Amino acid sequence: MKRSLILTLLGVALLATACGGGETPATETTESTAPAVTKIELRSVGDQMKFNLSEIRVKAGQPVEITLVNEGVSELMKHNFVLVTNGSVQAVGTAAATAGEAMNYVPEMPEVIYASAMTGPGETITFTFDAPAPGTYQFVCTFPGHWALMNGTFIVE
Ligand SMILES: [Cu+2]
Repeated sequence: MKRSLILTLLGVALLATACGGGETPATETTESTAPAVTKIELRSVGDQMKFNLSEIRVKAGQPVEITLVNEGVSELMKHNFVLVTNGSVQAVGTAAATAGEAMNYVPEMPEVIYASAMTGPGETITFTFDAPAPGTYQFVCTFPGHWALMNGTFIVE
């Protein structure tokens, strides 16, 4: 009789300990099935023909989301983001002036992999594209006269 009472008390004590230890087991999964997105913020620096980044690194097979912030004030400070094959910044940049405003200053060339819209001073745009195959590429602003200063390396790892 006395022994069974002790066992009962022990059982209650164990139950209390088990409940106090936490209600949910540590098997919670918050994994998402959506692919990871590489998010990049690219800014033009003030009223200069200059990007804040000289190099962008992304992962192959992932979408790239770029927020392009145009910090300019002058009407001449229109900027875009054009992804081109390595070594073609000058060719694309000079052809862009010929392409003109009707083409949004983006020439139709195989060297052009992706082109964003053109931003005016004070504008911010966000766009997404799939990272190309692993390798080295370049990005450039194709507004006339900007390509020589506004370009950088784009690496897909
Ligand atoms: Cu520009």
